[in-house]
Amino acid sequence: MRNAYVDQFPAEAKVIKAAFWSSFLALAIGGSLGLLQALHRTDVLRIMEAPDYYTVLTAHGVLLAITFTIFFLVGIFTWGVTTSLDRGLVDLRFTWGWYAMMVVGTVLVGVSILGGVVDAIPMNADVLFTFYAPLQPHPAFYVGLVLFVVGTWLAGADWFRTWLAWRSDNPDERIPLPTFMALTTTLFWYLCTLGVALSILLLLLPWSLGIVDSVNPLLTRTLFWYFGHAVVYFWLMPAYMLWYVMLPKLSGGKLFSDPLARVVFVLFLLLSTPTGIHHQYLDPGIAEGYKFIAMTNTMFLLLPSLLTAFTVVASMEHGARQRGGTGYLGWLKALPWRDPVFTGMALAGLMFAAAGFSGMINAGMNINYLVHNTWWIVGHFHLTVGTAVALTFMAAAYWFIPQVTGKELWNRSLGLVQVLVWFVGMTFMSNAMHRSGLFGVPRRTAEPQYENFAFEPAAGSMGEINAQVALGATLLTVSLALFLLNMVMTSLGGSSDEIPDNTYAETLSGPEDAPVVLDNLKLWTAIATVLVIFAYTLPLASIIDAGGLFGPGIDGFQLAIEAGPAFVLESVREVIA
Ligand code: HAS
Ligand code: CU
Repeated sequence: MRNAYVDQFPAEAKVIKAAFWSSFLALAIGGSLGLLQALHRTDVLRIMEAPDYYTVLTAHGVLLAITFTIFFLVGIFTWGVTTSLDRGLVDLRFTWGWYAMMVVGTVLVGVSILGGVVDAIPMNADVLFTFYAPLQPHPAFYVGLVLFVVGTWLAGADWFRTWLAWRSDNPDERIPLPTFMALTTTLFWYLCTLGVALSILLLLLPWSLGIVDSVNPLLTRTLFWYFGHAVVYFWLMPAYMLWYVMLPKLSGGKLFSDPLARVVFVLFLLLSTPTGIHHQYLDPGIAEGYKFIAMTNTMFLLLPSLLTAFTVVASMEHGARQRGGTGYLGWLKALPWRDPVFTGMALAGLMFAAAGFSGMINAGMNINYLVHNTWWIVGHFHLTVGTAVALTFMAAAYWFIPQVTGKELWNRSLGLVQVLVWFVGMTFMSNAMHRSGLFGVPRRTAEPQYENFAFEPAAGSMGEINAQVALGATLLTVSLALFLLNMVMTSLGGSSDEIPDNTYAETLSGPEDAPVVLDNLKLWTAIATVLVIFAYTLPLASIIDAGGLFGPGIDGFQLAIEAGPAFVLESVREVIA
């Protein structure tokens, strides 16, 4: 008898499938725009006007960093909670309700951004995915964001309700690991989205509606980054969940340590939020001391990822040795490299190790001055969210889509080629971006070639860097197309009896070895809140003290830029004045 997820939870499988397809659609559109940008910036192919570059960049950032990732996440967490508690969601109407809210939010945001290039839509939202003042979008953009975020809050409530229902039937049992991961992640999501919700509802939305004349830009930046760092772990945690509960099994073994995995997720709950100021090392108006505190917290926050590297690789080694692998490194050969699900996730992990190093460099207050606002940062986040997360999700889809549809993957070999092409493409693109940042090539700009000025790399040339970025971006687009083709063809196929059972990895050291206090979610949430209060009360108070809630009278930019750089310079001067 087949025992796939769709056989166990047919109704939930439908929601997850819908969430995955929403995610893939965002990936398809957002990813294609990435190619447009890369070719424009590198001057290989320019089919848009420079101002449209910022509309495209906003769509790329929002659709990939927010829509693609979070729709996939709600699917994965719904799978993790229901599978590990072995029970369905409490009320499917509620579930469809939050899913619909996320969809409506995305459509509003998408249409308001599209208005930037389509004259028939009287809106624009060329504000990038970081949407803080003084850039000002149409109010619909903020309303869409609010709907989307409230949708995710309700999704979290859905997982909590399901867990509480399970808890009353199983009062003495430990929280199963995947549910523990989903709940701790949801808790820090609630904590961090509070900042951005306050910023939108109290400042940005009234400002875009003309109810207040101005806002304090530094305040909106700080509230954005209060959320904007934690959100990166919101993207990462579902990938980590898959590395912990799927990779060991795919490797043929067991998870090395369940207690260590719990410690890791507790650390993310504690430290994801009080670190956001590491995105603002160069912001004037925040005292160095507060930046130093954020840096210290960030360095502590490396620990859970280092623990993850250890635990996940140890579990893979255990699996490889079960499969007959031997030697110090020889066991690597015994891993199932022909399986696209395994190989995609393992390569994503490998790239994340490199991403961790560039993250450490970003996090150092003094060395950050070298790389801030350069292409280095873009290289960093294409390894993190663009590979550790995106490649893990794509690889996971090769396992999940059969689980939630009951259909066999259309072409496994193509899946393997796809994950390899992503790895190679990203190696070219992100390495070149990192290098170029070191000699000052800026990010977020359509035309990085300036008159009477040439970038001077210590090794190589700007032409070679651009060629690598264009080549990398092209390979990534090919990989993306192969992925989507495989998904569409799989969905068009018929039902199959060959779907593997819906299970996840067992553990070498199980929850019984973990101190009970680790499952005390109230305690960790309380400590996380206290840490946030410590890290943010004084900086926020001094920002408001210096600039007021509604700011020192700065006008917003409706970014329908009419003129060239002179206009921009003039505007920047006004802001500074
Ligand atoms: Fe970051 C900027 C610091 C992680 C995303 N980051 C960004 C931006 C994004 C982003 C999008 O401190 C740009 C935002 C913007 O638009 O301005 N980041 C860090 C640090 C970490 C880090 C310290 N970032 C991430 C993750 C992201 C992400 C995760 C998305 C998912 N980042 C920064 C800073 C900035 C920044 C500054 C601001 C820079 C500026 O000036 O603007 C750490 O969490 C990284 C820890 C990671 C490790 C690696 C552990 C290795 C593992 C691999 C195991 C291997 C396996 C495979 C499983 C220590 C877990 C084995 C395979 C075999 C075959 C054996
Ligand atoms: Cu960060």
